[in-house]
Amino acid sequence: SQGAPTPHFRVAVIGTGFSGLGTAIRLKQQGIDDFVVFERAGEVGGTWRDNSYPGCAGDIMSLLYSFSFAPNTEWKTTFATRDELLAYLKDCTARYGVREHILFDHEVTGAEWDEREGRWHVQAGGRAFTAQVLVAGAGYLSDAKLPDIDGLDSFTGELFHSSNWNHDVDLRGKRVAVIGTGSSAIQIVPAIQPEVGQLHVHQRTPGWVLPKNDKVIGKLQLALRRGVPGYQKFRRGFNKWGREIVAFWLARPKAATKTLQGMAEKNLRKNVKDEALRARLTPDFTVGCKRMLFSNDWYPTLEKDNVELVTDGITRVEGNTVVTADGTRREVDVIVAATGFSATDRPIAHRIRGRGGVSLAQTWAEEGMTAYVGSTVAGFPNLFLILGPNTVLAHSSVTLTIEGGINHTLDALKAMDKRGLSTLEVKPEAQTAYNTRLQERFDGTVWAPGGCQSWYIGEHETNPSVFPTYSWRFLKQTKKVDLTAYTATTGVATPVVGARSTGT
Ligand code: NA7
Repeated sequence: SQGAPTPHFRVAVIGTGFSGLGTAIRLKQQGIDDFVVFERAGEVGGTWRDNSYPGCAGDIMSLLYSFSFAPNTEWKTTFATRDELLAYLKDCTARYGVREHILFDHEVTGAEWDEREGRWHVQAGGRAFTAQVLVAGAGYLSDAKLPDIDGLDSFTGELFHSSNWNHDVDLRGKRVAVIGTGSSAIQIVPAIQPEVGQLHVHQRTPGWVLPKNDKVIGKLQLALRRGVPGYQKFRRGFNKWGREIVAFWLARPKAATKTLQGMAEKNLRKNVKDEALRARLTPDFTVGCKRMLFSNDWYPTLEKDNVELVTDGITRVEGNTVVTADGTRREVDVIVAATGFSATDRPIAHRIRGRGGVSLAQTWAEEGMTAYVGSTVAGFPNLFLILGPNTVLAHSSVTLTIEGGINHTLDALKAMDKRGLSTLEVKPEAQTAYNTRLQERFDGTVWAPGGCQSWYIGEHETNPSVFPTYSWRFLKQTKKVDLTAYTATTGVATPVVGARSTGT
């Protein structure tokens, strides 16, 4: 309201996906109550709220694809469905008393560091706020990318992106084109095939597919998870270490080719008997270079009578017709664009402005998309990124690096409290040294730039997405904030109201 002072918080968090909610839960667990969470939508859940397409599910075991500090004994299957994951996130929000901190329908449209005041000015939902510390948990698979195809805008049928599914469109008997063959498409295609009339699957690049070992959690397993203290933790640790073995293989392309690729080739041979089709489904890169795909029904679905795999590129859309490079014209009623996200040019980076009013996107465009331990960027005091650059575990659960990022942020807050610091800013030389070392780790791995094109790399020359080694290394480097990497200032410009850290 007019004349009222601008609300100030010690911590402002952006987003209520795994990153933002996890941060909020940990803040509460540490006794910090002076924080706000901005959410652009009307409900929590991030990517698991937005993606509601038929067949949507995780492809990392739910035991691992969840918070270590908010365990759930009730997972129904090895890999949780979207509905189950969303329910889990909503349950966490209630269980840890986080909901009262969330401002829904508050999209962050700008955040600027005020050097004089030593705090962030945030515009969200058309209102102004200030915060000492800003935590960006906006994710990287959060802003849909539609394909740049001539005439797509004037398509006369129904068009929607996989992450913005239009449930009002009845697909029964319809002619449907699915563009893309990534993780989303390989779940959508088998789920809608039985009901649609004709399905055209437009593949630009085939990916390696591994079987998905999905099982219903049996009674004994459930009883153990519920009744035996430490059992759940033990199983989670077991899964985690299984994943580290995959990291070991992927860091050595020869080993990856022998083992994982052998498995993927076998899966393709077993499931696709038609040799010509098999040839069109065989990637020309090493397994793991792009995100690995997991499915038992993708290949069998491609052999169904009402399904056509189209590998000639789409040249344009005219009216209700999709035209491909070979001149074929396919009339369709619906186009599903399962074409991915702006992972390496994140909209939020254009909205966050650090010292001198320079945006994060601008800094990254000029100096490369990097951060120190995936979390902090020189020129952006008191900004902590969850899932910043090089935090994607191509071989494991993203929740692990999310937890690492949260650890780092919380330890920084603790250090600020203990030493009476008002700002922390990573030193450019610490950021550079960290990234030089990190990029060296790409040498000889399947993720080295030049291996294949993927959302890991986008338009960049280096790989700004993948953390090219074991998850334990990420967790180790983010366990404690190393203050020698930071420039700190004391003397609080603005009183920190209501902050009460337990400071253990
Ligand atoms: P992805 O993995 O980015 O996949 C997008 C797919 O769309 C991929 O097959 C792309 O082919 C294809 N694509 C993108 N643009 C076009 C155009 N213009 N024409 C044809 N095909 C196109 O997104 P998903 O949503 O499947 O998965 C995202 C992540 O979510 C996934 O990695 C998991 O972590 C969960 P390309 O391979 O680029 O040739």
